[in-house]
Amino acid sequence: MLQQVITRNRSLVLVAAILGLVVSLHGATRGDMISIANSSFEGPAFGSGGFGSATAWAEIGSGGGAFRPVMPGLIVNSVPDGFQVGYAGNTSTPGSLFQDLGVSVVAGANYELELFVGSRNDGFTANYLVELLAGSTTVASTSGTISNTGNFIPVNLTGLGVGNGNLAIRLSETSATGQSLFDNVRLSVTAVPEPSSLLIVSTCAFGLMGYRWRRRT
Ligand SMILES: [Ca+2]
Repeated sequence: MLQQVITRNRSLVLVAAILGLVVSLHGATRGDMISIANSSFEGPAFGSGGFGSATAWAEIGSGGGAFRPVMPGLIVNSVPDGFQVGYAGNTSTPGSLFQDLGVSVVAGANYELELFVGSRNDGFTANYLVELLAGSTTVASTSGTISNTGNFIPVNLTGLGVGNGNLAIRLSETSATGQSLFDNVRLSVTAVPEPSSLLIVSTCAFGLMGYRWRRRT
């Protein structure tokens, strides 16, 4: 009798654990992509060596836009994605590219921003600052320098949803004598499991266990 009860409850605990896992996995599925307009800076399309304002990206300060480098030339290898890159700073003034994504931040959700940051190889160091914002609040940011090698590096930053308002991305060159290049910007969000869902499943599981216990005893 006792052995039966223990066995039954072990099964129920297992069922409850599986249910909990399913809910957790559902809540933590690999991030959903958030749309970024002109995320690879291919618009508008310029001829080789051409540059100008980038579609969907506002320029803050002076000097920023899309740029199609002559290949090979200022960039040692191919650009990370497509033919063009974004740029901020014009080697005499700092500058930023900014885009409001038109999507409200979700409190507590996990955000991951990925992109490539690079420099030219003709004497201008990249002093970059990458920010994911929610209104005027910083969700995640990272900065660094890339010497004038003409190469790109992958940059990845994560943060929890805070603040209010729309998500926005700001890509900056912080030095008056540098220029930062950007390409292939991607943003994903992973929602946290809703506490209410977990509570319902837990309550049901424990209620079932209690019922089975009483029936057996
Ligand atoms: Ca591109």
